Amino acid sequence: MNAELAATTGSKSAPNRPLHSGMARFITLEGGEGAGKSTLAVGLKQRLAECGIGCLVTREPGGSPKAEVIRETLLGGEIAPFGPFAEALMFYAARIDHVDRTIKPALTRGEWVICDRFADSTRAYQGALGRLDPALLAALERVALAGFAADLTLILDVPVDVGLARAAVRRGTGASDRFEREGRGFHTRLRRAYLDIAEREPARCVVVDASLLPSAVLDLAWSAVEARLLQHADAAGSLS
Ligand code: T5A
Repeated sequence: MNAELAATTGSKSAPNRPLHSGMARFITLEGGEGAGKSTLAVGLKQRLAECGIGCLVTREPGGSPKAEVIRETLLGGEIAPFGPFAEALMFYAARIDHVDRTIKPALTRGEWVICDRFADSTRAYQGALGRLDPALLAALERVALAGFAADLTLILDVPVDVGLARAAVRRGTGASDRFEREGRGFHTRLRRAYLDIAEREPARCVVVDASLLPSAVLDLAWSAVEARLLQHADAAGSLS
């Protein structure tokens, strides 16, 4: 994978990370089970449309035909017996295809991309669940993504019990997946792992209080998009 869409910005107001060519921006939504990412993605897409910005909403694991096949295997629990590192490799196999076949082509077309989960999910889930060495995960991320990263990551923070209750409502009578079946302790570590990521990378990450009503969560997230991405793009004249 190359970094053809990546370019560094020397602007003081912009975070020190890759931004994509033209006006297209890559936003990732992260958080524990039932945090409200899918719900927020729909709202953000609508707000962007009201600004005349086309947007593709996608998800991980999945988001491309081949990655969707891997999703079934992962969420069905078939890879779990191979251990957390094997799981991380499978998430990355899916991610490489998703980035190459779906995300980068959309950004090249000038569409913004909102992705429900991305690399931080591997850090948090495989890191928190499997206690994988963070340096190992960082190395995997470097090799697989070659610097390709989100322009903005919204971390939806919600108390564990609230998130699990919401995920149960969303699931209805369907079976819980391999990660929803983990105990409360795992989900508590997961929440901490996401907050740690946000603390370490404040230029990329914004924590959103996702325990609020969906409309309030959308307003908070939209404020971050305006402040971090739209105002910067306006200043550069690329949205006019
Ligand atoms: N995974 C993924 C890894 O382990 N490593 C990785 O690298 C990657 C990429 C994916 C699983 O894979 C793991 C993480 C996951 O366990 P999934 O089915 O895609 O599995 O599951 P989630 O991404 O967790 O999706 P959920 O649907 O559970 O959560 P969402 O999308 O955060 O929540 P959403 O929007 O569907 O909402 C859930 C319910 O809550 C309501 C909604 O209406 C819905 O009923 N809701 C709210 N209710 C009250 N207030 C709000 N603010 C609400 N927002 C939503």
